[in-house]
Amino acid sequence: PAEIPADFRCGFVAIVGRPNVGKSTLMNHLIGQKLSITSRKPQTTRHKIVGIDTRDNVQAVYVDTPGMHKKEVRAINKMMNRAASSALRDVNLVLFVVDSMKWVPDDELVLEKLKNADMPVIMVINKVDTIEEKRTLLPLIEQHGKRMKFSDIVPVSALRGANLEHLHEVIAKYLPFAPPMYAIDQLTDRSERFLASEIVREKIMRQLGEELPYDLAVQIESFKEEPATINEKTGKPKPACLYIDATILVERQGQKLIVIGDKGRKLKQIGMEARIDMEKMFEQKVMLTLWVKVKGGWSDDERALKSLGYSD
Ligand code: GDP
Ligand code: K
Ligand code: MG
Repeated sequence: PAEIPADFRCGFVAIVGRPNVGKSTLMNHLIGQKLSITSRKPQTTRHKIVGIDTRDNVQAVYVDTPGMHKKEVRAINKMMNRAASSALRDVNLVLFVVDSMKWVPDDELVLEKLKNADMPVIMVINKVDTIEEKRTLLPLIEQHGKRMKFSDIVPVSALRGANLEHLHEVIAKYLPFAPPMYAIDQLTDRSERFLASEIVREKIMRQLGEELPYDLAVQIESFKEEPATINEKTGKPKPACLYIDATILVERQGQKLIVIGDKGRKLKQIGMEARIDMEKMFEQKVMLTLWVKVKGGWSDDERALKSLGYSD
């Protein structure tokens, strides 16, 4: 193996903030690949997602988190908050993401948690592309700078990729000298099955409007790869294919009908969009079969949540 330079840096970076400030979008653009699902809806991210970026003798291991928020009604909300809080343990650096256009009580909630943190905190002011009056940016940075002692404050547009090179450099400064923990071409520690289920969940979140059942989960029933073969009769090659069967779990019969849609159109669209993303992610042909099943009570049942891959 190649020699690891003595000045190699490696460490964990938690990405925290209230829902919808653009944490997942930021992680995807920092690692240069779509890994964490995003949408306009809060609570799109439900699990901690690890995304690994290795470049220029630096390996940053990002931990994207569900947004922290006040409402802790059901077990699933509590677990999401716990997952976000626990991401603050054992990391070398925290990125506190805020929306440049607004500061709300949920931001305050996250700030209070960070004031007690031992590690450096960088405030990332996201969505600067939405600021019309550019001269308001400097006063905004100054104002945020008074909230607590940040190691740095970096304005970016995650969506447009603006100022991310600079953010990469700032992040690297705060990572310890250490050899890489993961292979340099590794992107995540999550399984392909998990990533497949997240892709389906993203398409549902994006396809359904306000009628969207939050209480919905995707379970991968089977994930099988059929290797490439040659058709013996025709001599033609048949490419390798991934066969993925997934069940969409909802709480009530009415929700099942919403997900399926008129004449099954919604489900068909969800399946088609998910398959296209999966083919990009896994770089091969995918056959996806989706089912919808009613399984009441899962989102308020800690045991059921754990079996679906939730953890804190
Ligand atoms: P999260 O809940 O904090 O993970 O937020 P997401 O990454 O899911 O993003 C929430 C919404 O904000 C999505 O519709 C994103 O496209 C949008 N968004 C994220 N970053 C930016 C940005 O830099 N500029 C703009 N205009 N929108 C953004
Ligand atoms: K979101
Ligand atoms: Mg997210």
